[in-house]
Amino acid sequence: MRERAAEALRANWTGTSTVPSRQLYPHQWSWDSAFIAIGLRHLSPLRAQLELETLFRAQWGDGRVPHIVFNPAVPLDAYFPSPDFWRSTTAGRAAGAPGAVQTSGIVQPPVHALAVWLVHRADPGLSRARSFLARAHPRLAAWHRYLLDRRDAGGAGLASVVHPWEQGMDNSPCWDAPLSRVTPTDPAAYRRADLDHGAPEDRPTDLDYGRYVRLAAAYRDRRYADGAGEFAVEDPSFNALLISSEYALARIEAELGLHEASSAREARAQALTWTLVERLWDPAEGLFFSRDLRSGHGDGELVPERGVGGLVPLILPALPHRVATALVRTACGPHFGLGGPARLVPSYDLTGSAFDPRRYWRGPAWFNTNWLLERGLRLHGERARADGLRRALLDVAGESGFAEYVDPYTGRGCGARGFGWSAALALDLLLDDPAGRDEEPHGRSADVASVAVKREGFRDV
Ligand code: 9WN
Repeated sequence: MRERAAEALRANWTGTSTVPSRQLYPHQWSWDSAFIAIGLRHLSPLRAQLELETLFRAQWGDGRVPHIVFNPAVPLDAYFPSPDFWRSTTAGRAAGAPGAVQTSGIVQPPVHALAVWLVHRADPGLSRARSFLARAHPRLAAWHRYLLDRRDAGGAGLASVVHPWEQGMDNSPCWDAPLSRVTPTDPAAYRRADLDHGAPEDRPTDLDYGRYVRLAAAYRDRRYADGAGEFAVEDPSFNALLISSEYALARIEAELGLHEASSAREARAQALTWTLVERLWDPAEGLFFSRDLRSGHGDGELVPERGVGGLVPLILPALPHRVATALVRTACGPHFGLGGPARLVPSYDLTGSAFDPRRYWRGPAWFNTNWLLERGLRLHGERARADGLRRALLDVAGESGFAEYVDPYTGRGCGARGFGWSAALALDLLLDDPAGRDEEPHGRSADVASVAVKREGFRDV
């Protein structure tokens, strides 16, 4: 299993970063790279550092980390929307897009500080020798500042996303209502490259794509200025990952001797956890929901769709006990089936009217969300459930050939195979020692030996 996962990562490595999939996603994706680095650190801590450094070289002057960094060697028609759609070097100039590389102009969930910290811990000696943390720190701080300042459309302190692609669970039914207000772009105006490689019944519909394209083009035409878009959503998963990365950044600051900054950041992460509960927690449902800032009056309204993103705040250490307990109950109940009918936790409510076990983010299970839940369960003392989920993740990852996503009941693979984060996170579950997780962002003690690694047969670069 370890060898097969390493092989998948080797096959997707381009020399400076890793593609999610050679066919379907032939460029560098932001949150994919963070998850991939978390697995890669077990094989080559140097490659894992490079993965993140390559991404951060494409960071914009305003702090945003773009969701795609384009490989200039890949033909324009291999993926849509391509660089000539986003026009980062011209339309993004005012926001500080880099001139030397083409990128998209939207973002993805900020898993990066967590990844940087875990990569550092895999080989602290190499990390110090390369000043990995010292160089990453200002980049990460600017990235979080961008999200917490420029993206606080709701004014409560949480970051909002301006496109479903930003939240990462693109086609979730959670976006149906906020997207319904967007006039789709005529499909004749562009060509979808995803249908060259993915089955149409697994992928988003043309109507959804038309809306994605309209929103992205409007943002580009506003020169990527924040504040005025038609779509603005506070999402529990995006914000939980930001808070988790704030804890990781506090750890990085402590390691760099920036103790005051570190304490202030940790205190802010706790305060943000409470804001998340205040804004997005529904005690009656036992789940977090997205807040659609453009609906209703003033503060917007919660979107009453049960997505897996509503369970992701379980990764937060300062979650009130009653909230964590209710989340575990919901995960194990009829809507998500953990430890029951579902092999892996689905992306969307098993009983929901929009549920579809194959269609993109409308039911299938993904490895990254399940990996996050495994960590959350363990963090909140649910060891037996975490062990069960870990076993299921490893079984399904192996059986499906590291599929991009799977039917949550049967584990049957869908989408790409040899998918980057599926292989990387399986590897992490195989090689990471859960006991060492106390060392992670919000751990209690310091300095435990780094993970045991077996790196034979995996050249660093
Ligand atoms: C758009 C790369 C990305 C993931 C997303 C996933 C999918 C892209 C697409 O693939 O999104 O960014 O073309 O559908 O939804 O989470 O990062 O793997």
